Amino acid sequence: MPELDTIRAALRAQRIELPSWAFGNSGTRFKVFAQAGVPRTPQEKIADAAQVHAFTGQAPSVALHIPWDRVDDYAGLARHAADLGVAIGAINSNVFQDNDYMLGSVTNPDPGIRRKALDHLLECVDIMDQTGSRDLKLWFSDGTNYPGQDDITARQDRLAEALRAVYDRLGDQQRMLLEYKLFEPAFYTMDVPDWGTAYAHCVDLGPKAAVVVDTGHHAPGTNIEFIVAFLLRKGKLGGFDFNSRFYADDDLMVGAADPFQLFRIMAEVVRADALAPEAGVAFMLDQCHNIEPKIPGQIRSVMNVQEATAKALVIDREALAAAQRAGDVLGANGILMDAYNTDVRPLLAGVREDAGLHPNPLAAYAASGYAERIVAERVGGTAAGWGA
Ligand code: PSV
Ligand code: MN
Repeated sequence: MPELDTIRAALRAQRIELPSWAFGNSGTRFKVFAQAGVPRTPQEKIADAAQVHAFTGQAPSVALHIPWDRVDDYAGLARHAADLGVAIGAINSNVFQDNDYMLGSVTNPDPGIRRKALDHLLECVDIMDQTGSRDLKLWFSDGTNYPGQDDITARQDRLAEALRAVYDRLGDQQRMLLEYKLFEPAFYTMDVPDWGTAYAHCVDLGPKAAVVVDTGHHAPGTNIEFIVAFLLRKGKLGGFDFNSRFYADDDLMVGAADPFQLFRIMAEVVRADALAPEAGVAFMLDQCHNIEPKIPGQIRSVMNVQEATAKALVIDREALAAAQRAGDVLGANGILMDAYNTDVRPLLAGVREDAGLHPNPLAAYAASGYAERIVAERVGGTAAGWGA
């Protein structure tokens, strides 16, 4: 096993980014269950995110989604975040909620609609300039439902053209992260359906473009850790949108449905020495808390990522490499499973205590009174969220 001090330092250095939309009301197309105390403004979402950071110590940034988090003064919003001890992270574009985009955004056959979508993406880069954000995260709902509906190749050409225009607008320190999704909302073709498509576009674009792996965006049974290993080897893993799925894009808490998969993913990250922020992999959550309380849901999610990371860090790499060289199939698998079956909770509790935090972030949050305070204070106004 690696030195305990090295493991502790790696755990301390890990950064997990929270999504602003996790704090708003959410649900399925059947029902959005409104919760009391939910934020009404981007400022209140950031305040809730700051609570998650205050109790975990590892979640110092919050991603915005435009237009859900549109404000008049983004520099002011960044200052508000800093005052609360966090920073604004990735800017997520949204070209999927406007009637004009029924047949696509940047791949729409209509040049006027393509222009409108591109203008939104460029606006997101303007916002990044004001918030000091490094990453622009792009996800396109574009695609077709029926064979023959549109020209698959022409849509790729239009996508490439838009990506190039946005890429050329990026500043020296800014990046473009391209997310893929197998299906939904389009069912016949998605224009960026898989990591290979995203990777090819990112390679064409250049070093400031990299792929985002949203763990919920794959076919059942997909070996996600293979994709992660491949992209890391090529220097093209820009980050994760972490969440859990049982069936499709369920957006449940990361590490809840399949903690073993999360461990296998983190094992590849550790193997590539890509855990530290300098490695350029953004560990972002992309989740919705439909039936559970939102702030504890985010705290639990951060803890789940930390636990998977700690298990990946305790893998005896030397013994594993020796077993692999010797062709010792059962031995190698046993070494990996020993790490996975290690109870790392005391290790993480110690890391928190060393940082001056409560060893149990969920208990500390529950005792803080914040949940009761926001229920009492956030009266009136419109709660953020989907149709709540
Ligand atoms: C799309 O399903 C997605 O994963 C993208 O990241 C969006 O921006 C996000 O969900 C919105 O929740
Ligand atoms: Mn996502």
